[in-house]
Amino acid sequence: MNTLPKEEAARAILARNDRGGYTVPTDRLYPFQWNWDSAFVAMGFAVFDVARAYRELERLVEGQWDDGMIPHIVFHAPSDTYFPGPDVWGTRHRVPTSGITQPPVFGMALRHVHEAALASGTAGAAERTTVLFQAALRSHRWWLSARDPDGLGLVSILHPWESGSDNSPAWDQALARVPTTTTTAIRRKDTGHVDASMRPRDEDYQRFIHLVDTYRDCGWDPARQWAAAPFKVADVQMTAILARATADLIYLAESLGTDDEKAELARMHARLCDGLAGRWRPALSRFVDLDLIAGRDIEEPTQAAFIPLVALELDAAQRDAATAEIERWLDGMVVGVPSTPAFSPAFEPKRYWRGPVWAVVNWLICDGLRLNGAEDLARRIERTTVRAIENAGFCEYFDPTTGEGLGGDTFSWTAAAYMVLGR
Ligand code: 9WN
Repeated sequence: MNTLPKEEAARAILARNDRGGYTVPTDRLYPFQWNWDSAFVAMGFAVFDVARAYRELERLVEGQWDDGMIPHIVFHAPSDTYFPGPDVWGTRHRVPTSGITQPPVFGMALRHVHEAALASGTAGAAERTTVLFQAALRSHRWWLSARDPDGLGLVSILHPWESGSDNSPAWDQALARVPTTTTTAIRRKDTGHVDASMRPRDEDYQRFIHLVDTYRDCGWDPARQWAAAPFKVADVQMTAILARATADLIYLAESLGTDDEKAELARMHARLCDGLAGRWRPALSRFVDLDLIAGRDIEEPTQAAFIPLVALELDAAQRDAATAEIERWLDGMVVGVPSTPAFSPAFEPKRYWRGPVWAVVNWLICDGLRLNGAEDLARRIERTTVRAIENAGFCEYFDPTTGEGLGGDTFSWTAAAYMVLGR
């Protein structure tokens, strides 16, 4: 296997952020285990240490709730460098956790780790994969019952933090309806670690915490939350990741699942792919979210528009339109794909999810491009991503107009992305 120029540094970041079988996204700014970060990190570990890759997923599952939800944060050990901590969430799980979830990259990671285990002859792979497969299946059942109770074939987020793209312009209008009042005192820590101009605004935080207060008052019961939610968006990024993870579980079920599980997963997959296919907008050359409270499409352009490629095989006309649109977003950028394109009035090249480039988003987009036969474009995006990391370091994200590295540094998922995209 070829070694990358910064391979050793990437591995050193994962070692440094290891807290005993789980990896924090970066020291201090994010001192706990985050859901989708850990799934990407597991795939990074699979490059050189498959047993440790399994461990990452196993430790995440320690936070899984009895109803199947895998929370967005597992607070394995206390830390006072992040807000909101376990006291604000007020959940009652054995290991303290948040009360919301994050994109279910878990199933994709599990297949990836399983295949790496088979390729390297790692002992105990079938047993470890089987336990994690059951956890993933329970979490997918939770997604469909808790977050698509009306059977739209689309799963919804009830909090912007669930999307993983906290302050995306896609949420602006839906979030504006959420009051800024909170019963919890807001004591932000993030702006003590990172320049405030790169982070969500105070008003965003007030609304984020209003939502946490609302759902805590619902006792974290999914049906009560669904009824009370002032923010409810059927998200194509989330649905696409869930559909793709379901396809990966179907693959694993061929050797590890029962006939009933295979049939159940096939039904889930068909439902999600149908729902997703209906979100393509030919006039925009991309997929769009649906604001369930306003009952309207969310047309703000964001990276989420292209994530459905990880789950769907587009027809030739759609594929040509989507790739041309991605090319347009890359135009004039030092590194793409921007989380919001430069032609959007909402574009801010340094402010978190409102313009910057994220290596893990590119990982998903390139995977989807490749599945849809756009190998050249995928290679190009991967190369510029790897170059940006080599030039600027393992930063949380990058300014697309300059390639400057921003946010937290020594970031785990950027290290993982480097090792996987660089190969
Ligand atoms: C809230 C850890 C997480 C990522 C998210 C990113 C950011 C948290 C925050 O950091 O979110 O979950 O406090 O800003 O938006 O994608 O998982 O890296």
